[in-house]
Amino acid sequence: MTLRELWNGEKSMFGGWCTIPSATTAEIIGGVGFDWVGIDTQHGLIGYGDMLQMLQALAVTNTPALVRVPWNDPGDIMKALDAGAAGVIIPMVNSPEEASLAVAACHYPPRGYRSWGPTRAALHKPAFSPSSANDDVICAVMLESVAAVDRVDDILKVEGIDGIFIGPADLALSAGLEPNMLNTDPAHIRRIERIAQACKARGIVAGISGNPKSLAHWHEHGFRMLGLLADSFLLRQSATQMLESARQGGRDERQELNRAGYV
Ligand code: 3PY
Ligand code: MG
Repeated sequence: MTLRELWNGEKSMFGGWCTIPSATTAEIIGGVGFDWVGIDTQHGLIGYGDMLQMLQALAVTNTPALVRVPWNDPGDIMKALDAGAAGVIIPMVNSPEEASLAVAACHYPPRGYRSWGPTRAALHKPAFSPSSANDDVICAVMLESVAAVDRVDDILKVEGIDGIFIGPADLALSAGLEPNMLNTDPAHIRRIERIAQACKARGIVAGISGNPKSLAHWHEHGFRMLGLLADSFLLRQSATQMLESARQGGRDERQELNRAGYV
C-alpha cells in the first residue's frame, strides 16, 4: 500500500524513526513492519548521502519513507523528494505563510514550484508525472511552538497540508517548560489537544511521537500518525537492559533471545 493510500484511510499509521546514519539500521527498522519510517535529517546524524542509501534500504523492505528535513527550506525539501521520499516532515512551521512555502516546495506547478528532476523518485515509476507526484507526495508540517498553536486554524486552512506532526519537546520548550517528549504540564497537554481538535475539524491527519502508552492516549484524541521512539534510543535502551540482565546472572526473562540472537 502506498503512503497516500494509508493516509487517505482511517487506520493508525505507526512509524519507526531513524537518527543513525546507516542503511543497515534503516533496513532493520524497515523490516519490523512499520507503516512508515522517518529519516531524521534535522536532529538525526544523517547527511544527504546517508539519507539516499537509507531510502534505498527502506525500499527493499517496502516501507514508505518520510524525511524530516532540517528546516523549512525548499532546497532540502526538493532534494529529499527527488531522492525518493514518499513525503516530508517540515519542522518549525509557525504561520500560514510558512505553511504555504512548505506546501509549494512539495508540489510541481501549477500547485507549487517544485523544480523538475525526479532522479530517483521516478526510477521505478514509469507513470511518474508532475500531477501524479503532486497527488502522491505527503506534506506534513510540524507545529511545535506556542505561536503555531495560536495560529493553528489559519495554518490548517492552507491548501495542500496533508498532516500536522507535533513536536512535543519544542512545543514545551517554547512555553518555558522542560523539553520533554512526554511532558504532562496541563497547559502543554491543552495545546496538543487544541491542535488535535483543529485537525479533526478540517480532516487533516494529526501526528505525534512518543512511547506506546502515550501514543495510545493520543490516538484516543484522534491522532493517526504515530511515531515511535528513535533507533538510537531503542539501541541504547536494549543494550542497557541486556547488560544489566547479564550482570545479574541473566535472570531477566525479557532478554531471552532466539537463535543465538543474530536475527
Ligand atoms: C519535538 O518534540 O520537538 C520533535 O521535533 C519531535 O520529533
Ligand atoms: Mg522539534
